[in-house]
Amino acid sequence: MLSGKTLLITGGSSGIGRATAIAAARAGADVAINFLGHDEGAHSAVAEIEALGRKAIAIEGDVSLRDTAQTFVARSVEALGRVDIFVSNAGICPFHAFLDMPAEIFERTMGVNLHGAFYMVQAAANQMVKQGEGGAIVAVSSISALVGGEYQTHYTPTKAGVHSLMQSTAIALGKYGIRCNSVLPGTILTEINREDLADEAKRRRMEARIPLGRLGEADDLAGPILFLASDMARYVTGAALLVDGGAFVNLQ
Ligand code: RM4
Repeated sequence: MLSGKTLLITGGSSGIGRATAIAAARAGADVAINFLGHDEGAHSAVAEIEALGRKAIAIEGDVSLRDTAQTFVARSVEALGRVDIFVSNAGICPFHAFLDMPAEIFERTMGVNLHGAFYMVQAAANQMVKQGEGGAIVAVSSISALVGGEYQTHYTPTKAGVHSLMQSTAIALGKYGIRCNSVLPGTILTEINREDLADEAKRRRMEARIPLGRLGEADDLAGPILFLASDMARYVTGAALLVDGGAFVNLQ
């Protein structure tokens, strides 16, 4: 499905990012992984990708810093030759009440989830335009782009922003043959929410809302992301794909 392609992904050392990176290699792509702080996860992902016979590189960087994007794309192209697919995945959700939310938590969440996505997508798109052969960009937004969370008042606006970023970049980049789409994961059990869902009562409440009867796993996102990244979605751009087990539509 991705033979001969090169895929770059942010937040690739764990969770959805790591699962997608390895699935992309299984589908034939070479892969560059951005990560921050999870060296073991990043380097083990590289080892798994190389064991699949594909090239891989892990490059550490804080996506909230504008220069990280240029460095990640440039070093990835230096190592792998090009960018065909870019997956903007890196994100954090430090759950916190609204009224006493410290500015630092608000600003860090905005910086990583929204500013980071903007800088990375812009850098990848400029490289794709330079290559002149189009490309595919997939951003990991969230069900939280569409609904709220009491302890996520800093987080849900970033996911709504990522969803909207894909709609606008789809328009801006269509002329270059670059498609931009987002996936909207539901409640997927990863490091981002392990502590929050350690609360058994909350976990049961979340599971009860999901028609498929279970929380999602990182691997549940790899297929939808790679579909939107692949030529099977060649006429899909500006779209958003819920991957939530039916949670969003389940009012009663
Ligand atoms: C997702 C959604 C999930 C939550 C994670 C952290 O967008 O809100 O329910 O567990 O974020």
